[in-house]
Amino acid sequence: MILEQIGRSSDVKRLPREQLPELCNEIRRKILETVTKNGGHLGSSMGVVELTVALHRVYDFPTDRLFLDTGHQCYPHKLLTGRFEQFHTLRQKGGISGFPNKDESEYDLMTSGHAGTAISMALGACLGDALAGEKRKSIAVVGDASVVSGMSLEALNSAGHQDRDLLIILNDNEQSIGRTVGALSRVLSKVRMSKLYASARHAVEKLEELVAKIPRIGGRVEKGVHDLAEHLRHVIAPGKILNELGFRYFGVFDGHDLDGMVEVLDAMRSQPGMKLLHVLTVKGKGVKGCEEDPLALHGAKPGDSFTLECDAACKVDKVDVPAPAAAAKKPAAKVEFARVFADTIVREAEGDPRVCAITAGMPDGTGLRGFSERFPERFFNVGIAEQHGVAFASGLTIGGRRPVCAIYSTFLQRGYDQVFQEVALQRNPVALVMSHGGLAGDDGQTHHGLFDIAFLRAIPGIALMSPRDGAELEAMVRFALRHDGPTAIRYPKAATTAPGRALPPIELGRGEVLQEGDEVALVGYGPMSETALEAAALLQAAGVSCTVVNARFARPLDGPLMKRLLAEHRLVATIEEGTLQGGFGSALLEFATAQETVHARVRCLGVPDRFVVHGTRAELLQELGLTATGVRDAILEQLRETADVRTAAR
Ligand SMILES: Cc1ncc(C[n+]2csc(CCOP(=O)(O)OP(=O)(O)O)c2C)c(N)n1
Repeated sequence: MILEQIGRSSDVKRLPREQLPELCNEIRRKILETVTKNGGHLGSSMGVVELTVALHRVYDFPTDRLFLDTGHQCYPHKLLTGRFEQFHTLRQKGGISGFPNKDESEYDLMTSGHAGTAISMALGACLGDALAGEKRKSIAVVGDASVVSGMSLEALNSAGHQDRDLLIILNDNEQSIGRTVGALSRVLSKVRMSKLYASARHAVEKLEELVAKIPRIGGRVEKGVHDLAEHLRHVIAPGKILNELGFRYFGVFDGHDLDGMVEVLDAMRSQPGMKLLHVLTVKGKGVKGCEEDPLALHGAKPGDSFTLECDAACKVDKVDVPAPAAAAKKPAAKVEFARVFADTIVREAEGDPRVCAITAGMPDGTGLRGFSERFPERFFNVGIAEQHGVAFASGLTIGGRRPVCAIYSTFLQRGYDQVFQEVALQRNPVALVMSHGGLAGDDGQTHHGLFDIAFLRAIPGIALMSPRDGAELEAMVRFALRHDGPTAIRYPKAATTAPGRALPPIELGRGEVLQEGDEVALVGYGPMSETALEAAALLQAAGVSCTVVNARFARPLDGPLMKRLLAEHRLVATIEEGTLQGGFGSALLEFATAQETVHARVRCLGVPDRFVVHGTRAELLQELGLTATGVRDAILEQLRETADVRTAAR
């Protein structure tokens, strides 16, 4: 096997040229085999196999610097940079990450996962190297959806002024997660088409010359032909726009033509200055049916079945992935939080024509696909442009709309300033709905939504909520759409009890007492309320009586209820799936310090002050002690410590 001989990037250079196509086949087989078992970003990685091999063939990594935008297309790069042996552990706890990770390899210059960052990083590296007098090449590989994100455009704008040696490779597959959207993506498709127009233009120019030679009628006809030629020139112009930005634009090249890629990259390597190389690829290339349904390949689930085109032997049969033990026991009425949101928002929009929905390039992940089909005129996919999406939602409220802006918790970080200024400061009734609030599982560090409670809690006037289950999510969406001010709802990437139980309407800043006890109060935020209930049952068995509260709101906090809990219990413990620094527990601590007398100790359970790597959500919750047994153990330990302190004081 050729791949086995590739321990480092430079080994790709040593291979005989005729082995490269087979190397590509082996890479595709390995990726397919692994993703079928572990899940992962199949389509994006399959689409850059030839491009990645060519890059490693031509450049000297890690002396030269490679930045893969977002990083979800990094599997071929990992296989060529010493991670073949560990590749079967992709995205598994303790295994290699599904994204570039600087702790994993010297070939990964940054730990990434958010889109639109590669050009800025590559430009910075390039200028940093120049200042240090180092002669290295910097390369950014960016997808056609990520290149039109705000940060990429800012970086292009900034890069164009620099007289430095940077190569940006635009990997254009016409796909984001689903089709790329927006006016700039239309510009790109015009560039793509320009090859066709180039020959048409040539024909028109010839015709112009001919007509000009015809006496008398020549003038009018000539003008008509000239206008047509002008029109065609405008169609070709987008390639020029990039030149005008200060880049030398090279395109369009077939990204699957291995020899062509090696040749063109060789040429790029010796060209000084800012260069933009436009390559066309097919998302999922090599997988049968990839062109019909690239979306199915973007994020493949364990157990998905695909067949490779390269030869019959490449067929990877459906693997039986054992269902996790907990999942096997799940009662049938479990449903994803995202599904509940998807259904609720459609129902709400049916009853209220003011309801609009916004996504930043993720109609499926956020559960807005159904809404987009049912209410296309009220649905806005702004592309990977979270900051614009949030401000745009606020603008819609000025037009009397009730917008729901659905963005994963981690990606809302891109729109933080807009939540502050365009939304909260204006008191505009935007409902932010954050999926993946908490541990995002195998996508890892960049995708966990651990900071939203802390960063949103700092902003005056915003109501922060998290539902305990499906019924409460429905009620919170209804509340948010009627509340006179900004709101944010966060829920995890997880299943919950399906809606169905009767629930009185949500009241601003009111929590819910789930069970009364007299020794310890467990206060859960969101689905951690369920964990609190289970922990209370375990504590009861250990002789500790617990009150259990579902906080519902992290802001405003339910003051009267918290006051009572602090007065009537020895210990009040908060439980949240988020960072402890400034999170829900901090809110209770701040509240407690403002009280005149507090008898209870406060203990905050949540995610400690570090970045959490990948693993399944269940594995990570276990590791962080955010399970019923973890909570029970922490409480018993705390009670013992407090008792020891009291005994010592006597
Ligand atoms: C800031 C941010 N928003 C959203 C996402 C989710 N996301 C991951 S990949 C992707 C599409 C990327 O498309 P493109 O850049 O064209 O690369 P392709 O997958 O087509 O190769 C999106 C929206 C993200 N990673 N980062």
